[in-house]
Amino acid sequence: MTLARRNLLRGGLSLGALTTLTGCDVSDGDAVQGALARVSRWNDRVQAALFRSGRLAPTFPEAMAVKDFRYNAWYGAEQAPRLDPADYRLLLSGKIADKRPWTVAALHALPQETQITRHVCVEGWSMIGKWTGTPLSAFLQRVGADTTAGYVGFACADGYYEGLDMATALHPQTLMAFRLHDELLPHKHGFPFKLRVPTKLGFKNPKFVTTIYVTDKEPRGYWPDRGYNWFSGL
Ligand SMILES: Nc1nc2c(c(=O)[nH]1)N[C@H]1C(S)=C(S)[C@@H](COP(=O)(O)O)O[C@H]1N2
Ligand SMILES: [Mo]
Repeated sequence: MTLARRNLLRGGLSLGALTTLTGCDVSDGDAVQGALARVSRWNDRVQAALFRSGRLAPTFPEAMAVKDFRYNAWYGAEQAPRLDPADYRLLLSGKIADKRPWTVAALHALPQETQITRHVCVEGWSMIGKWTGTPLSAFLQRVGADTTAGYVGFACADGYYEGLDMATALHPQTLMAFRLHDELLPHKHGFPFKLRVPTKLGFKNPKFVTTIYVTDKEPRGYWPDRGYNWFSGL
């Protein structure tokens, strides 16, 4: 984070500035929550404005990548969906020209790249991993997505849902990841694929994705619906 950005964000989030700006009484819980929600939305706009689609997340040497990657979801790993490659279909909807569903085999036939990047979870852990997959931008182009639309949304086999602003969806490091540490993505990590978005916090990396849609309406997110900042850039 640059110093200017840090100061801007810190300035924007200080409680003193907040109460001055909103004139609300800090003892009034609802007013404070409302003001914080407004600051969070303002913060989304500032983050989006500061985000440069060309700015790359740091990458690391192969030796730093962890093979036994940590699992996370709101439920245990043994309950993670185990999607059957024989009947899995990726569904497409919204502002996409070619909405034909995709089989696992068709997804795997797409051109792929490898990245070694850090996954950062808000719960206070981070880990470097090696992921291989297709840039989401290439996939969106391939299916004739309207990339002038505002957002790309994702629905998952476990009921999870997330969304990315179009600049992040088209970012060169945003991957549909099919492999982790050179092996087929394990079920608990999102088979047949997870979105790997190294410019975002972990919760904006949906696993076991079953639908991708393109829209002008900001897609809701599972954790943002529970109070986390929607943009959550790193
Ligand atoms: N479908 C789905 N995707 C999800 C989650 C989830 O609960 N369900 N949790 C998110 C969170 S909070 C994190 S930190 C990462 C964890 O991914 P991993 O298990 O591959 O480490 O997945 C993200 N994507
Ligand atoms: Mo997370």
